[in-house]
Amino acid sequence: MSNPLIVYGVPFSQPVRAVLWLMLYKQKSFELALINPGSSSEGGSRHPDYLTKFPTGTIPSIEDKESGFVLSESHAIMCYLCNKNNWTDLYPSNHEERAKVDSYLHLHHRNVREASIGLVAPKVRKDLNFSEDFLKISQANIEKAFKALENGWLAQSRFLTGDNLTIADMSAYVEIGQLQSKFTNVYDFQPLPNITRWLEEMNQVAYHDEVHTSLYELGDISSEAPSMETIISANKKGFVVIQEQLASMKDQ
Ligand SMILES: N[C@@H](CCC(=O)N[C@@H](CS)C(=O)NCC(=O)O)C(=O)O
Repeated sequence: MSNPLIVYGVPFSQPVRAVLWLMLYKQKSFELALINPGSSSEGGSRHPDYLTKFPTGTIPSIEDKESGFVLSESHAIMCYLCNKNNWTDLYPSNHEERAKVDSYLHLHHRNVREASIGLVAPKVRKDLNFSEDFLKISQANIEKAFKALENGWLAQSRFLTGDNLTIADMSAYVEIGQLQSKFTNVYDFQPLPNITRWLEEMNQVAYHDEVHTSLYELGDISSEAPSMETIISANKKGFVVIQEQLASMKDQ
């Protein structure tokens, strides 16, 4: 029988990686349906068929084929999955602890998420023609966000909101982690010891490598933009590795 839960997206997308990581970490099986972000062709996130179900036209989105329930926005999806499956280790049931996780998830959409827009997208998506002013503002926002993580959140605890891993860490890492020298190599974390320590912790989390296959494949983009072929092939490799994990998984 085919899996009732479909995740739409590509492994190269940061918020998609966060959802995939959560699902693999919890050993919850699903079907990954490839959707090309921004494309209005068939199989694209701006195609009318996709927009009918997911009006914002973004990935990730999920669909429960049994109930017909559909949902977009990575954080809403992660919270929903945790609530539905009672994954209180990653999304605590204690109100105060959960509120701290929510607080990070709300913060993330500006500030930390700008890591992609300010540092990665201009190199990978030259076609989007970001203006110099926009990139400057984005980079200033990243610096502000990293300062808050370094001197605040990660100065006080092992993970972002306490001593245990939560979905806040997964979501933050897919943005911040991609900048490391072993991946795109577009940011120097040496002056930030707390973030560096946390990045190393996150590297040890189960399925880190599998979920980041497409980034290992993409490699260093600091001095040369990757070709479209490299991006497509990195995405394909990432997809194959996720499929391999799903094939070997026993659903819970
Ligand atoms: N806030 C959204 C962001 C989703 C997002 O920006 N996804 C990108 C891919 S990384 C996308 O779908 N872009 C295509 C488009 O906007 O047309 C989330 O967390 O899910």
